[in-house]
Parts: sequence; C-alpha cells; structure tokens
Amino acid sequence: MHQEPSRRSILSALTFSAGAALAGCNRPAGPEATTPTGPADVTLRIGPVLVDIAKDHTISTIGYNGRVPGPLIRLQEGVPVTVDLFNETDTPELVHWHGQIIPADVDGAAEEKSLSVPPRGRLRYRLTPRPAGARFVHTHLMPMSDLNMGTYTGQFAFVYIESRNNLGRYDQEVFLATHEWEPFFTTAEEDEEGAPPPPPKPGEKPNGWEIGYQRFTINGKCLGHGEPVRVKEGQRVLFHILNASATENIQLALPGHRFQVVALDGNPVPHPQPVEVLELGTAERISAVVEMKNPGVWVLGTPRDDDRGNGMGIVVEYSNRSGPPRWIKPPKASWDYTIFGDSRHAPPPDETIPLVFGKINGGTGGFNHWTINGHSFDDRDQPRVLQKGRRYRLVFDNQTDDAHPVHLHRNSFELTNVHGAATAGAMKDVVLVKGFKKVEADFTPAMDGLTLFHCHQQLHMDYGFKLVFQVA
Ligand SMILES: [Cu+2]
Repeated sequence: MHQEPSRRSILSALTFSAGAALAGCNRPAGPEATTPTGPADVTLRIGPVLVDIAKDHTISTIGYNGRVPGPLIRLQEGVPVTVDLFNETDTPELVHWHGQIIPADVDGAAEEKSLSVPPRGRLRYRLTPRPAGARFVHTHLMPMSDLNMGTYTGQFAFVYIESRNNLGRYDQEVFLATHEWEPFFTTAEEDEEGAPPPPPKPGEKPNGWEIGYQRFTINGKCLGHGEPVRVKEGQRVLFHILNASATENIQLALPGHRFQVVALDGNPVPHPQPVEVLELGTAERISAVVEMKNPGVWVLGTPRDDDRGNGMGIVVEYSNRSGPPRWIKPPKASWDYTIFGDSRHAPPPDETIPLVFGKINGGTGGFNHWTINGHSFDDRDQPRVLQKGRRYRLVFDNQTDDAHPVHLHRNSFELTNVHGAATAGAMKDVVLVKGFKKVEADFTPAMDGLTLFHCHQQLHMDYGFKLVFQVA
C-alpha cells in the first residue's frame, strides 16, 4: 500500500504554500501579538494583483497578499489572534469574517458599524476565531453598478478554524474556491434549469440587469491551466469547496466518484450522505470526502457545458495516469439539504419572524430592487431588536422567481424546514432559497450588537435585499 502522506504537507504542496507563509497564520499567538508594534498573527494586504487565469489570459483585479484566492488562513478555535489589515487601494475597505461569531466592530460590515480599513492605511485588531470549520474572508463593499469592486474582485480567502473534533479519517485535504471573471451587464436571465423566466405580469416592468461572466475559475485558474489535484488510488480526499462568486449559484460534479458530504458551511452534519452533484449558493461551503477508487484523469467541474468550457473546473489526476481529462455528464440532480439533517421537528421557537422576499422589476436598462416584507433597505432604517437567549425562527418566504442565498452575520442557524419538510440539526450561515419556495431556520442570537441579514447575491444586496438586527 502507499505511504500515507501527512495531510498538512500535501495541502501546502497542492494549494496554498506561498500564501500560508505570507499570512504567517500557523504561528501561535505569542507575547508579541499583544503589542501593537509586533508582527500580527494574520496579515492581509488589500491591493492590485494580476491573475494569470490561463496561459494567454491575465485578469487585473484587487486581491489579498498579491494572490487570488488569498492565503489559506488556519486558525485555532478559541485562540485569539491579532489581525493586521493593510489597504493599498484608494478606497476604504471592509474585510468580513464570514461565518464567524465575533463582535460587530471586527465583523467587517458597514451596516454593523464595523471598523473599516482606510485607503492607503492600516487597521489592527484582535479576534477570537469560532466556530470550527470552513469559513472565509471577503470584502463587504457595495459596488452597486461598478463591477470592478466588491465580491466581483479577487478579495476572498479560505479561513479554516481547527478544533479537536475532526471530520473523520482522510489522507489529504484540498481547498477549492470558485470564482467568475469579466462580469458584464446582460438582460438575459436563466433559471436553475437554464430556461428563460416567465414574462412579466401585465402592467409590470420587465426584468432589469443581470450579470454574466466571460471566464470561470477554480483557485484562480481556468480548467486545464492550473496544477491538477494529484491523488492516489485508495486515498480519502477531503475537499473543502467555497462558492466565492459575486452572484452565481453553482453545481459541481466529479464523474466516476461520489462526494460524501460531511459538513455544510463548515459545520459537521448529523447525517453525512453521498451525492453525485454538489450545489452551492453564493458564499456556501461544502466539506466532502471523496474515495479515490476510479483511477484516471478526471474533470471536477460544473455540469453547465458553456461555463465549464469557459473554465469552471479543475483536473483530478491519479498518480501514474495521463491523457486528456474525462468528463461525463452527471445525472440530473436536485439538491436537498434535508438528507443531511435529522427528520424530526425542531423545538418550537420563542418567536417567529416572517421575512417575505419581493422583487420590483427595474425594466430594461435599470436595476431590479429587492424587498424584505415590502421594504427595500435604507441606511436610516431602525434595526429590529432581538433578545439574547431567545430562540427565533426566521421564515424565508421567497415570492420571487430568483434563488436567493441568504446570509445571517455573526451567527449560525439551524435549518428547521425546507420546502415544507421538517428537518433539524444542520447548522449553516447561508441557505439558498429557491424561487417561490419557503425555508425556515432557527437561531438564538450568539452575541450582542448589530447583526446584518442579507442576500449574498451582490446585486441583490446592493439594491435593497438586507436588514439589520440589534441584539440586546
Ligand atoms: Cu438574492
């Protein structure tokens, strides 16, 4: 049998070695971390970067530490770290620690009155990472109609928070982040099946701008242009996959293999299950183990032929195998969160909060606006007050034809009902609510302070799809 490699050494060889060194994030917090002049545990430099996504194709964008994705940041759950943020751009920046339960001032969202990184300036603070699992860091600016800002750029990086609980036995760990490039405005709209949406009702304006992309990448490379994921027959490979898109919900498949899903948004699921096709709304993460028992050279990629042709995939190569990578169209799959949860009713909440999602069509050449309970977010809105220790049930009632990956900051929520099916035990921080569907999620506010709720589709968030809670 083959020698089992150390998972850490494989990881750094495969993916993020330069970045991990740059971030300096494997160093334990020493005494110097408490003095404002000493080196920080985590350093992110926000600045211009050129990304060679293909042999003949370079993207000019903004990234972290001169690379896209930014460095893998490994932290220990509950061990405080000092964070240094340097902004080498002319725009104030917000760095959001997605999926972490941390105070509002360091969470990195303007609506929570978080600290921002001044242009050409620096921001230093401490935070205590939690909970364990696959998290990430990304900009939280509102680019509105400027597609060279916000999550359209390369400002994203994996954060992996280690704990004593592991996700089972595996031989190597691989981090994959999807992202699209060269966004453009389009009037073409597709639903999940790739079909056009229904025409507007009489008296209603037509649909406004949507975003299309020219190039698609995993870990900053178009399919066939980066290093392959190198595996050996018999290995169990733990993939952590992040949808780091600004606006796209995606599916991914690895022909000839199945994904044993062990964690959603970094949180271990009650019932790991095998699936052929993964689905990730914007900002969702899936951790899944793949048993490598079908030697060959394969494409791990999107089932959408056009997008895969434009780069959305990565080669998985078994040792001693060569040749062109194989793709086989996977069976049509519909993603179901509930197979990973307990099929029981969660305990009743103390209070139910209905959140009805609505859309006001922008018309040709305009932007659609988005509403929650009939209201588009306004900076002057008073936050809705929640009480610590009370269990709230959020009812996401999507009365639009678009899918919305909705995200709650500074908390994890428990899925309790998906499309009418009761479920419990699956903890997440983003859930994709399909068109005209309803999802319920319970949470007990984890910390005091301002807490943002929003759609993670950048264009939806920017045009009204958010609200702020105040936990007291
Ligand atoms: Cu949305």
